[in-house]
Amino acid sequence: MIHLTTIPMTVSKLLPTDYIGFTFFVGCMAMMAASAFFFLSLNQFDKKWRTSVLVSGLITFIAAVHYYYMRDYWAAFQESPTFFRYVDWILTVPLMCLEFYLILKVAGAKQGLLWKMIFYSVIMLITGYFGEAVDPANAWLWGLVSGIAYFAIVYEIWLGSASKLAQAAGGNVLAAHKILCWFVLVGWAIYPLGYMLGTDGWYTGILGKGNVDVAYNIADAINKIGFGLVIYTLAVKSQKD
Ligand SMILES: *C/C=C(C)/C=C/C=C(C)/C=C/C1=C(C)CCCC1(C)C
Repeated sequence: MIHLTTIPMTVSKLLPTDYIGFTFFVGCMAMMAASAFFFLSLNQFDKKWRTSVLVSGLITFIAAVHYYYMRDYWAAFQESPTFFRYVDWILTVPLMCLEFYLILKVAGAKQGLLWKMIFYSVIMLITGYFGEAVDPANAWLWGLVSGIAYFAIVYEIWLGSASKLAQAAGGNVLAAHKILCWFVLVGWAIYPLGYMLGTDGWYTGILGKGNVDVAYNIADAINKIGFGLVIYTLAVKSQKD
């Protein structure tokens, strides 16, 4: 007879009422499916667009691996996997900056633009991590610094040199750049909202408390998969013309 206690636990229990665990589970599957989709589509693109679509796949693949761990972590501890969350973001957000750079290269984007955006995104994420995990007593202050870096990215793509390059490129690239700009302005704004629901600060009296992971999981699905699909569509369209 097999004693249950001798079987190593490899799968944690997920209760039907655990809607946060559910969003981790679905998020994980969605990221895996999106990665398969982007990777398997690579052959249909010529060299010029293949890198962009490959990066879309890498973004969702890195997220899929992190979601696999975060889903497990949540199921085991019922606690936010803040560390894995930020490791995921510190890898994937710079890759999203790379996507902007790659599509604007046709208009002569310089590497300086790429490094500037990566720099802003690293500041945004490190200060956010400090506010959530290291010094939550001053969450509002860290969040403010993070928010300033976020606005620097928004400024760069909407009004700064990246927007000028997009204007110069015109056509499909300009159209795709515009949609990505909206993702960053609206889709990325879900993250600071989630942060304010999950931390204590002057805003808590206004917003109340909520679950940060639900907000982050929904935002990740919209932003990582949606962003990738915009790039994919751009590549398909550009190849036809
Ligand atoms: C795939 C992951 C993405 C696109 C993550 C984006 C994350 C942000 C835009 C986070 C922004 C934050 C602020 C603007 C202030 C509060 C702290 C953060 C890090 C949640």
